Amino acid sequence: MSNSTLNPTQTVKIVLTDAQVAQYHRDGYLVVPNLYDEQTALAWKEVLKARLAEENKLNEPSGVRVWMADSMDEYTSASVQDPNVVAILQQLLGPNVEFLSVKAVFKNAQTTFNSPWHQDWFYWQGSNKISIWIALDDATPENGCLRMVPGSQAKVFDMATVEDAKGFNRRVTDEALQGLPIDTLPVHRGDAVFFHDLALHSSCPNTNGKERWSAISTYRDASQADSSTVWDTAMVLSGESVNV
Ligand SMILES: O=C(O)CCC(=O)C(=O)O
Repeated sequence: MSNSTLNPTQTVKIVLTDAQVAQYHRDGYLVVPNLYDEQTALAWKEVLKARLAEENKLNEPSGVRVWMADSMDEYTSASVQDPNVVAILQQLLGPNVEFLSVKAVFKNAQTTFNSPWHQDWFYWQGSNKISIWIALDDATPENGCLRMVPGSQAKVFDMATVEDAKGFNRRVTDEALQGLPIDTLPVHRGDAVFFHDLALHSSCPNTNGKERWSAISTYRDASQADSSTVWDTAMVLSGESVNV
């Protein structure tokens, strides 16, 4: 068991280049290596795992658990407000940054299926959001790393509603995916993928049974009015919000 004492990065150490910012706007996503150091990411996984164990939710068939801004543990709360995260979001969104929620998504020998192809925006609608997919384990094509369709944030895809144990019940059909480019994103523990809520994404199935935990935190540009009804609480991290 590694030390799960909170050790947030105190100063901003990561500044995106203009090319990285342009890449985010072109592709709808951006991989940022070492957003968190390995030890911090591993400790975060242990905190989330312990919380799910307490709630008896480690066997949740979907492998997903969401926390709103007012129900996070202390470690998670500090991690989603990390100064590097806020600084990068300011570069991508502008000066007004608001945190909305965070979720754990876990795959292992019991939860082996891929997260199906979808655009997050369909789940919440309203203003566009940005999420950060944070690797709490090394993620590979064999244990369920993320996949993205670059440039897909420019289009709203048709979604079919499917009810099964995989969660993510609004999905893009296989026909709609035909011929689209797919980027597969293996990452190391602590790396992160920033992505637009219209970026079409899924994850690979877990075929080797090795644990693959991720934390996914979601934010919005607080200067934009948001008609979404998903969030009753939010946390302004910089600037001001028109939504509170
Ligand atoms: O981590 C995964 O398997 C994918 C999660 C995902 O697509 C999402 O939360 O929107």
